[in-house]
Amino acid sequence: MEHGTTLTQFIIEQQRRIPGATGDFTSLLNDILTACKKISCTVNRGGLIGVLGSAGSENVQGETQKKLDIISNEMMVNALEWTGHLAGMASEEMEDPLPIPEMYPRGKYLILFDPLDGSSNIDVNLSVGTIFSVLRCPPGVDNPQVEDFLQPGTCQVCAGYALYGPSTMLVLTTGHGVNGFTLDRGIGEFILSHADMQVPAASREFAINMSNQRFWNGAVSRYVEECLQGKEGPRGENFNMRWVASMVAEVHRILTRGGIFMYPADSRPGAEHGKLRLMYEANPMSFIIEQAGGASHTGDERILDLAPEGLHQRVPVILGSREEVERVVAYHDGGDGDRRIA
Ligand code: P6P
Repeated sequence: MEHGTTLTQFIIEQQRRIPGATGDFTSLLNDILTACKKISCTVNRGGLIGVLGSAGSENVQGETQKKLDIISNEMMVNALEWTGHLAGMASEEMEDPLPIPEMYPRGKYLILFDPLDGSSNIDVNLSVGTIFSVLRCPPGVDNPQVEDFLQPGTCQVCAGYALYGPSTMLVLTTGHGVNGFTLDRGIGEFILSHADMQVPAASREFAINMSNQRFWNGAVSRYVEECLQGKEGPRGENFNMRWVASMVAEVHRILTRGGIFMYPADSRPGAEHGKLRLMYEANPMSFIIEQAGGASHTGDERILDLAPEGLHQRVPVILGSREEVERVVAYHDGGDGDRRIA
């Protein structure tokens, strides 16, 4: 029985089209997806192996860590540190970049990841995921420091996520479009199932945490209010709303059927820059969304253009169907929704 194109085969065929490719990147991607398979197996067995619930600790963000946050982080580190393809790694769960142990060779890439995004959902069995971003280590840097990771999103060589949902999927871009692969547990391989994913330009579905409404700025408030007014309002159509509290799940839905996801800045102290982290949430997801024809913006700037200031810095995120993002951005400019994002 023909199982379809495996992710490994897909990556190797992409590599052959890149002059001078050494295979290092292909091998790194294979190591990443092996880590995601291991995390998927552990997440899927959750309640059976005593890994649910809080770890009783906080991460650098001051957020309570779930046991699976720490386990997933360890799985990513253990699967990647020995490979010889990385010069360093950074994670939502680690305050500082993790150097590659002396006993292992170092490579030319840097990886940043959120090992288990949406983990507040894990105890209630809702979808969670792993988000990763791959950069080149600056030439001549053997022991990368924070500043070596602080590259704009446009420097990413690869971005992807694993979604641990009803099926486990891996969605990936290397700058040549977006492709989705579904894990076939029977053979332990990710199989190409969603080739050349495209975000529909228009949509009538928005995702935002409505409980924060009193803290939003005027532009976001106006956009959401117009959606809620439906056919009787200025949009002249009814809208649907979703909020999963798992960015990976929201982004995957938008890649699949369109929509807009917003985690904006708000007026609460400490939330002036929103909640989501630039380096390992906003940048990789923005690369994926733009490669699929969507747009991703803070309201003031294109996210991929931002000059990072800190490993764990937060940014407002407005991403998804291009026409809807452009409308919100226009409202930030005080316009009436007719601005086009370059
Ligand atoms: P809230 C998960 O913790 C996360 O970082 C994103 O995956 C998700 O979109 C957001 O936070 C949910 O935030 O405030 O609704 O719980």
